[in-house]
Amino acid sequence: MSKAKRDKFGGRGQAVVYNDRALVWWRDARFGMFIHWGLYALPAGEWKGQAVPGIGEWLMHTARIPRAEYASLADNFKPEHFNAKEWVGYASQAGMKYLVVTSKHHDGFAMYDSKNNPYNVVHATPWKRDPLKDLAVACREAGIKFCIYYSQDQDWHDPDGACNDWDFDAAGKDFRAYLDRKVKPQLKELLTQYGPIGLIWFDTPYTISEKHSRELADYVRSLQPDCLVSGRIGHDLGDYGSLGDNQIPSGRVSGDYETPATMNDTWGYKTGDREWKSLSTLLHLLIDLAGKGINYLLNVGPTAKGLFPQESIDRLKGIGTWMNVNGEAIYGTQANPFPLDHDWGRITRKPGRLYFLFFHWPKDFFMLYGLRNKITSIRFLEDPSRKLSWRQFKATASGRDILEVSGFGGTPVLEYGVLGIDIEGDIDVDERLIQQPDGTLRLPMQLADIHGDPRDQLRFTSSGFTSGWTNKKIWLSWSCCIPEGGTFSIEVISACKHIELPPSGLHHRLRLEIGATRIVGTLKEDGIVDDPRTQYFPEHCTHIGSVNINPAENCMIKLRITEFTPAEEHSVLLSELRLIRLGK
Ligand code: FHN
Repeated sequence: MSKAKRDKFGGRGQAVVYNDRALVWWRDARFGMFIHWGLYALPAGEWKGQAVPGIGEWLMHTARIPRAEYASLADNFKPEHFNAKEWVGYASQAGMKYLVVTSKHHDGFAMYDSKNNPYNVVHATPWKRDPLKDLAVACREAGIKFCIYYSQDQDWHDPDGACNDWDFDAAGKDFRAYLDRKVKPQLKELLTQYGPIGLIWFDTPYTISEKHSRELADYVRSLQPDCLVSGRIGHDLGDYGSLGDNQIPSGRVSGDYETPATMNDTWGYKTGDREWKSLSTLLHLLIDLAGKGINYLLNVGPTAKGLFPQESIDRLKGIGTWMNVNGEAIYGTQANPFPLDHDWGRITRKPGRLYFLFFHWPKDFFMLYGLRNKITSIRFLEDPSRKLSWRQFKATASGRDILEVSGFGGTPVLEYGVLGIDIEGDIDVDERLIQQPDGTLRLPMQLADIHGDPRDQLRFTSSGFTSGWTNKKIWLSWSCCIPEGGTFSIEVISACKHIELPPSGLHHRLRLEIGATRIVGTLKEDGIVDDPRTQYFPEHCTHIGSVNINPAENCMIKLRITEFTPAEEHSVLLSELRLIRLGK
């Protein structure tokens, strides 16, 4: 038997820590603003009167616009309302601690004063101003870390940059020449013209070699040793890991990770994109990510006039109102000490303190299993005068530690109320998989033990889903504590690689063994998991039966795939097994 690989993020930008000291501010920050601003804000998702599908900043690529034609957009770029102080003010008001702005996106157009390449905002537009200069100053004044996005691999304007195959023949490209002629000189400018830079946010390392990624990372560090390098430099050479766009794993992560995320669906401004997430959803995501120890880099796509969309402003203000009251539960915190996501909300922690961030505010009392530390005080952040009482005791049979908090009273004024809990000593929790106070037992795939050979085929994706499970000899098991027992509905949660891809996992045959009971079923997706987390990576649940389980201190649950659907052999993406107690 092999233990499941808990440190599962081998994928996109594994956090190999090169610069632990420089990561201190980044770990504390937890919340930043991403800004995608470039020539693409002018067409804003339309070309020659036609709406172009996809994200706004990819317009040139999606519509295969010849580079000279696209470049002529610069003639009309005159964002007279641009005001760096105002932009930074919005970030600051929202409680964001760093700001990452596009200096050159995949379209190759530099949004700063580049002496090395005339294809830039100062030389090629009638506006002739360098927005990065003002933003750097404004960030510094506001105490926000100024950071820069740079597309190191894709450059659809440069004949040797990656991914423009409509103007240039891929076979004739010389990436080395592109690095020397454009990328390195521009990185030098960016790292010498604007004072200290918090991090360079590299992106889409589609074609870059390991040697070249390393060379660029080293180059950044040689120019500014304290400047962090994002995980998307490629080849696991970043100082921290970058999860996929809008990706939120199903459990906490180990290591330093960030999720870049959109407020609607696009990054660069797009008039037709009205898919704005609600304030409530954005706060939910912020809390979910903080509970998993992941930074939230939330995007704004300003218009070609230099304005933030009103929808973004409204949401940033709403987030700021919440952060003013509850920010201490986000900044400088670490992930949930428990291995499981709780249904009621998330937990963050600092030395000597826990925060309970509630998605669902308790009616009158709240129960948590497994916290061993003695609690010395409980404070409702929104209203510290509210008197909350608590008791801690051990359950007689299972010996599990139980916390009961009461005195919740009415719902918080701000959605997602938070409790600050002072504890004695270093955090100490029972990490067993325990049936929760509401009767539910959740068994995430990534916390299973893997059995059988060849065991290395099965791994977990960066979201915590099974992947590469193609062998019937491999099976998973969880050892768990079911102190109350009951009759349970059994749901298998299957996942999708991305919303744009077909569902994976349908029709596989499963067998579940709970003690001596065997249940067989077929993955068929009876319902969709309704959670802000799964918006871009949908999850479905299949009800595979019901079962009675007697109270058990140590119950072994086993899962096997007994038949693989041939066409989908390589995509048994499972997220979780959920045992939902029926009745009481
Ligand atoms: O292709 C880009 C995209 O335009 C955007 O910049 C996002 C932000 O994370 N990164 C790439 C896709 O992952």
